[in-house]
This record gives sequence, structure tokens and C-alpha cells, in this order.
Amino acid sequence: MPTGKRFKIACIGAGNVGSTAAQYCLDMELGDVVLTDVVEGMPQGKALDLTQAGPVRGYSNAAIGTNDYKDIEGAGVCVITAGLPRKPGMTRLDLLEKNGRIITDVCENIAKYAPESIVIVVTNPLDVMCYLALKKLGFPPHRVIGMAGILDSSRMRTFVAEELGVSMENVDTMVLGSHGDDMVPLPEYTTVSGIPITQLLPKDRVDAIMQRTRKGGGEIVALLKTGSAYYAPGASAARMVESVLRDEHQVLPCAAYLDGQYGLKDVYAGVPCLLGKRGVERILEIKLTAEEQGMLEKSAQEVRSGIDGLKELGIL
Ligand code: TXD
Repeated sequence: MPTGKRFKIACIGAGNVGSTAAQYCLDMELGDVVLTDVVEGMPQGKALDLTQAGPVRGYSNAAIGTNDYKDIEGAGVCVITAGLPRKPGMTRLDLLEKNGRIITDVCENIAKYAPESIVIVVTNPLDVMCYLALKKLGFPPHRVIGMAGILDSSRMRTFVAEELGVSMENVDTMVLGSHGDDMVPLPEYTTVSGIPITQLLPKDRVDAIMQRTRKGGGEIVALLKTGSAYYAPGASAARMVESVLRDEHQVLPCAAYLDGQYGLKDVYAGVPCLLGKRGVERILEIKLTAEEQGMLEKSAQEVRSGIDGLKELGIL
């Protein structure tokens, strides 16, 4: 704890990603955690279990589980993972409608009980849900941020490290754009102890790593069969909570509201953000190739069509 004060973190949605994010937040001693879900008993049971891991892991922060939004009162950060994953037979529009309604409900409650909080959105379709959350919360854009880029970048870091047989710690990278097939991995900004991978690997291997990164979520879904990834997503969300609550000013790729940056306006996209106690303290504008800029614009276009979908459904 930096100040001796106990921070309160609300994890809204206590499913796989929400409870894993809670676990990492507790293990990193970031604060007390409130797990909230619509399923009765489940968040309470997981919270007890997480609290009872404290003596073994050496943390004294507690978790509480609840079905009542009143309990998130005073939260400094709210992590939203409430929602459904896309199931077989479900169209993108179905998911947009179901999760759009859930995010609307969640945001009304956050606005009521934790109006000063920084909100980290995880629910898919990520960038569209960020935009919806921003509108429903009525918060300034720097307080509504999406988690995807850290996860996508972390995946790419593991693939590069594996390919080169180097420590994952030495690999750094940035994946921008929207969370999905249109994400924009940046090979020029992917380095091993400062050395760009373009100097260490032939182009076809770099391309293969970028492609595997784009399909990284699907690779895990295909193996799990009954759900999607949650360890790395949970860890990525906790990393954002850490930078905000400890005002660390870490530069991390996050989905942020763009108001002209990268030539994009009134849309969310993954860009390098400096995260601190105000949320997105600054968006860093880095030089992109014409091809990367084109890919970023294409991914923003996809997000816009999702936003239009929400408007057609009357949710926005
Ligand atoms: O990089 C990223 N952004 C992502 C996004 C990485 C991984 C997962 N990603 C998405 O997060 C995924 O596509 C889903 O949309 C969410 C949550 O994934 P998770 O794997 O945690 O799903 P679960 O285990 O089904 O958990 C969702 C929980 C579940 O317990 C529901 O009961 C709950 O959400 N839920 C609600 N909680 C509170 N309030 C409401 N209204 C509600 N509705 C459902």
C-alpha cells in the first residue's frame, strides 16, 4: 500500500475474468475487492475463498461478494466483466444487444454508487462497450478505459520470446487498434532489450507472430471449448488497476476515447496511454506507417458500425 489507505476495487461480474482479476488485485495488495454478480451465492462464495487464500499468500486485504450494487460505494476503480461471451449460433448483433443491456444496467449503478470511480471495461465487443459505458456513465472520457491491448501485447511478447528463446521479460511490444481480428500489432515497436525484432527475425516469422497474436483469443477458445481466456485477461485488468490506484504513470496500450488523436474522433481504439490516478492522463501519439494507420482506421470503422448497431437497437 503506498499511503496506508485501503483502496476499494469493484469487480462487476464475478465470472472467470472478474474473479481472476480480483485474485491478482488481492495478490498484488492493491486493495479490498468487492465481487458483484447477478448470480446469488457465487460472488459470496468466491470472495470467501479469495479472502481465505490471504493468510497463505500473505495479503491482508479482504474480498466481499454481493448481489447488491450498494456495496460498491466508495470504490476507486470498477472493473466491468459482466456479460456473456459469444456462444455458437449467436450473431454479433445478438451479443451486442445482450451485453449492451447488461452494460447499461451496470453503468447506471456505477454512476449511482461510485460516481468518482475510474471504470475499466473488459466486456466484449470491447471498444463498442467502452463507448456505450462512456455515454451511460456520463463520466469524462479519461475515466472510462478499456482493457485489451495489454492482453494482446502480452500474448505477442510470449510468442516472440518463444520464437527467439529469450526471456519474456526482455520483450516489449505494442498492439493497438480494436480488440479482434482488426488489431494492429506493431513490429517496429517490438523489441528484445531494445533491439527491434525486425532485425532479429525474417519477415515471414514476424508476420506469423502477428497473425497468431490476432487469433490469440480464438486459439484458447478452441482448446477450452467451454469459454474464453481468463488468466492473462485478469492479470491485464489488474495491471491497469495497479497503475491507476498507485498513480504509477505506466504507459500501456488501452482502449481510450479518441478526440482527434491518430486522426480519429468520437470513437474508442487501442492506443498507448499513460495511466495514473485520473485514469488516462495522456494519450501518446506515435509514428505509424501508412499501412498501420490504415489498419487503425479500419478497426475504428468496425467499432463505429458496432456503435451504429447499438443505435439501431435503441440502446444508445
Ligand atoms: O480482452 C478482453 N477485453 C477480453 C474480453 C478478454 C477476455 C474476456 N472478454 C470478455 O469479458 C468476454 O467476451 C465477456 O464478454 C466478458 C467476461 O468474460 P468471462 O470469461 O469472465 O465470462 P463469464 O465467466 O461468463 O462471466 C461473466 C459474468 C457471469 O458470472 C454473469 O453472471 C455475470 O457476468 N453477469 C452480470 N454481473 C453483474 N450484472 C449483470 N447484469 C450481469 N449479467 C451477467
